[in-house]
Amino acid sequence: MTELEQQSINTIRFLAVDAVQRANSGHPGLPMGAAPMATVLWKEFLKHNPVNPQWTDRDRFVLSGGHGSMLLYALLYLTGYKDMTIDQLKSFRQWGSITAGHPESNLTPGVEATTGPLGQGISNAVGMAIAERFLASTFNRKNFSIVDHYTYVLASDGDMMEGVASEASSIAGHLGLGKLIVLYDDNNISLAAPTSVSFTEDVTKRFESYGWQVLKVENGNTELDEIREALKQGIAEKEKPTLIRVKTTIGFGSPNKANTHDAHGSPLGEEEVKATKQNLGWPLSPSFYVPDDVLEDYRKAVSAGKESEASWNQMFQRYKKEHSQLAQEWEMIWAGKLPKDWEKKVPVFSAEEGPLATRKASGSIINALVPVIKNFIGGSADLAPSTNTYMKGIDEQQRDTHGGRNIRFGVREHAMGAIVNGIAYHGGLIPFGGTFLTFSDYMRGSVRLSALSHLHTIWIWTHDSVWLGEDGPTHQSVEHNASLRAIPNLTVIRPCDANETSVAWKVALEHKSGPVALILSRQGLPVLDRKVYGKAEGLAKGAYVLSDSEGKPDVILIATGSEVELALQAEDLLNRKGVQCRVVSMPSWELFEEQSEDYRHSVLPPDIRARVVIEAGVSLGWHKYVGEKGRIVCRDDFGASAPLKALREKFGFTPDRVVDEALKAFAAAKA
Ligand SMILES: Cc1ncc(C[n+]2csc(CCOP(=O)(O)OP(=O)(O)O)c2C)c(N)n1
Ligand SMILES: [Mg+2]
Repeated sequence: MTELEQQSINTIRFLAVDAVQRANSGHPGLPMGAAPMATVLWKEFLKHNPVNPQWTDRDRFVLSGGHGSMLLYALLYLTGYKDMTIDQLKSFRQWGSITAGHPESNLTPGVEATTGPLGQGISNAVGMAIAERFLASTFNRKNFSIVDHYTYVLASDGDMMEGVASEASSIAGHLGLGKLIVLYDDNNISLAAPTSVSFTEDVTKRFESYGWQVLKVENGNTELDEIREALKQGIAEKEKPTLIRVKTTIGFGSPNKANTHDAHGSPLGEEEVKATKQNLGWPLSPSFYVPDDVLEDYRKAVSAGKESEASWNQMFQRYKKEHSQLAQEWEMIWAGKLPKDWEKKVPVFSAEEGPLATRKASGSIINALVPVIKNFIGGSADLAPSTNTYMKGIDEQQRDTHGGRNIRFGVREHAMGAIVNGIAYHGGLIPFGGTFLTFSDYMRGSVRLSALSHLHTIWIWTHDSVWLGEDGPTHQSVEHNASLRAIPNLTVIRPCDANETSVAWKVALEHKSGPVALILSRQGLPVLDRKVYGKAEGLAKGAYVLSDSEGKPDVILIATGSEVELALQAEDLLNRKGVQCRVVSMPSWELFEEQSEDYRHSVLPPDIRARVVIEAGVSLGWHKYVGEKGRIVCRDDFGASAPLKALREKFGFTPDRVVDEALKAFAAAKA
């Protein structure tokens, strides 16, 4: 290793050490051990443009072991990302900085994915590699490699242990994602102990059996040539993803903490910082020291990046002339726009088409949009026939059909979540993933991150309640709506019929600031006659008046999804008893909360306190809308295995029960 290389690596090590020490919190061990491989990758292989972190054809780099965030921040600073100043490094983990404890993609330019929850980043990368391959197959033409980049990951032992990574790596091998290259920081140490206490499998054999190329760098602390060679072999292998096991020493250079879990997640301490600097021949002061020649050398990334992007831009100008239609599409998808008049393709359903399950309506909507919205891609976790998510007449994403938009995730919900997120992180595509609502739990770690990172992902969850019947409580959602509504920035929509489902899809496709969940029924639901009832477009406001009394209502029935039908039946009975009724369809709390107070009060006037909420799920959270005098028809316990009809009786979801509760609410409100 040359002197400059050694200095470059040590610069990263000590920026991390100093930042963690100054913050008095953080993880020095990973950056110290992984600095050599990161330096080789970023200096010699990574195609990126620090001046434009959004350049579409950049290589993607995902720090899956997000706890090593200082490694990434140091690289961003050194290679010249303008927002990442030395002062930011000094403000590591402080309020208002862009150097958060773990990397956050929507906070820090150059951070490709929000990582920290182990296993997610490497799984996101699988989605990025799928996106790259799909876009390349769709847009590249002879002499025009508009899309041609690699997806690199730096993963840690924890990433290798997490189940989601196994699911995602399995499908990556199946698909043969040749441009996915994972550097595994194989240091035999995790947070609390050596890996010998809990993680002793043969990772090489495991990944080989997934269909990966597995390479090993015996000494990743000093042997840069081995790292180079392995990366070259990874690039040369076109048919398989590559895992490079890089043997490193956590906390490299620290005389007393290297190779122990003490180096993992706390500052080395003043004394040990000093000892480590002495040990590696680094000046004790100033802290955050960056030698001029080191900075200059890293900063070559700026001119190299500008050049790469400029030559890409030149190619794109020629592409525009030769393939103007494709070029237009390319520009449209990257601008986050939808094709002209796409809304006109969204089906409008007539009352005669009912009863129709909202999952089936959703299937028709998806298939109507497929020919128009060509960057819409996704699939389900082996439930395509049940979730109605299969796009007919177009290819599947498989080893040899890179342009396929139907993704077969297999029975791997969590990986599906992370892969869909990865596709969204990559950009250019609108991805979706579907399964039964109950199994949203299996993918929750990824769903939460989609919300945190403001990703435009669409979650399709069907079989949305106890009404799926005979499969029983293992499959019946009860707490799921509530638990999903609890996730900030996730828009949950539970449409009541086919036309609300159409509007829900419009909202989902246009909603760019975060994920949207569509909660759909297994069973048939009437298609409401919109000449009689309020327009389905009301869904976009979260809640709207579906049916109203002539004068001021005595009671308001609030329902979502399949329970709207029940509310309308109860309304009829109440009217016959001379009770003035309003029925409010409330498919989405989040959309409703975005409306003006005037609008919200027009739907739910504060002075009408006789209210009944009806939803086939737990009552948690509904008290806000139903108020002190109101009543709740919900299911605060698990369901049961029985036909739907019996469950309705047993669980009290009948028109008579709703009438009864409405009368009670009415009496309470008057009292
Ligand atoms: C899903 C998840 N579980 C637990 C943690 C807490 N945690 C952070 S790092 C870590 C393990 C550290 O081991 P390794 O991944 O090998 O990183 P290294 O110590 O080598 O830097 C754990 C358990 C986490 N970040 N994510
Ligand atoms: Mg480790």
